[in-house]
Amino acid sequence: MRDSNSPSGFATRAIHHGYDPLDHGGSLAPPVHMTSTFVFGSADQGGAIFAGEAPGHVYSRISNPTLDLLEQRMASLEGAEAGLATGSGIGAITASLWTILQPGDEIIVDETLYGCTFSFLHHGLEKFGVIVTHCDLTEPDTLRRAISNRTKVVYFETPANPNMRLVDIDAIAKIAKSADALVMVDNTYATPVLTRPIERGADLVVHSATKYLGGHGDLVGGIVVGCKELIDEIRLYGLKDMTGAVMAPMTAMLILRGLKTLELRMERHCSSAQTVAEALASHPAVASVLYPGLSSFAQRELADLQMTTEAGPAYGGMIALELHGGIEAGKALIDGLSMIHCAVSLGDAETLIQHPASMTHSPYTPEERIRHGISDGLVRLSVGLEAVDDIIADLIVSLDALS
Ligand code: MET
Repeated sequence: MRDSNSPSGFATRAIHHGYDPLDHGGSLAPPVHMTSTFVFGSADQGGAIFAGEAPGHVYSRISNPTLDLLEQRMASLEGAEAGLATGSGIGAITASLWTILQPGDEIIVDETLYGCTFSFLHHGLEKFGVIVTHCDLTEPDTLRRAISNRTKVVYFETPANPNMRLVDIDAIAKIAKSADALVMVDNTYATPVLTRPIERGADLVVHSATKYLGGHGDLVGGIVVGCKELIDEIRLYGLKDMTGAVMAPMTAMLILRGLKTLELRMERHCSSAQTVAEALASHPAVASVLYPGLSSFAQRELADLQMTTEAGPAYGGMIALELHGGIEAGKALIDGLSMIHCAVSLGDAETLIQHPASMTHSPYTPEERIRHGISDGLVRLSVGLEAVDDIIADLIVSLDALS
């Protein structure tokens, strides 16, 4: 028997945490509260809820019971106190940063970021007087030299979209703490199945829930988790007043459904990606494969420490590759595929391939892409849940045709 004081396993919490069917008429699946507003029992009660003096919901831009459940469940899976669901991953990032930063504050970010995160920082925050400083966070000493008392946030992705750079969360968090800066991690690629940044010292974790959390390519959503005080502020300021980036209840239901199989799906994404990465690495048309599970991966040691499941290290479902023929060969690879679709997004059941320089990372100028480590020849593969032999066969046929 499980010791009732020990926390339940990941999959158990992903399926049960925060919900008792007997509190909801026995409904096994949680109800979807499709409502914009909430009725008060009296004027006084309404006033008390608005003032935060009584529990209850007011309006679905601020909170909703279906979103509450998702928020609690994601907080549990990430080891955080509280969570806030948003209309997209960018909604989670913008609501958080608009809340935390003031004009004159600095945010230090890694060199490589997802394209729309990069453009929010440079076209959004900078316009309002926030200083955005890029720093090579794969080398923690560069942060030690750059950080100062004007630094309020240190932000990064690990693995980074699209070039798979890893950032040592423990090392960065120690340096950030010494300067009283918050650490915010985009954990979309790894998911809490593989990496739980809060346990390693991060303050906030953001996700595009569109990806592995939802897992089926049928929704757009985001989530941020962290301590209750900060999440409450992000809800009441960044979400309610600044962005209005609200998640719909139906979307929350789909993500709750996705979470139930997250661990199971990640196991398959990881094992298939490992097999695909190994198969691609030995193909003559391939110049390099970036996948944390390969022995050739420069940060393999960090991957082994930071990307681990209850069963041991596992390296995710994302692969980046460079072909000898550069960008033209990359386009020919994509166009020569039969089963694998050319599309942005990731973490779906379907294997997806795309060209970051012209697609997800096109908000960077060509010069910025060079400076930030996103080469024109890079192709990004999100390994899906199909039979792995079929994924490999599709890729090999197209690669063989290149030579
Ligand atoms: N964030 C997604 C990706 O990296 C979608 C991007 S392009 C609008 O694929």
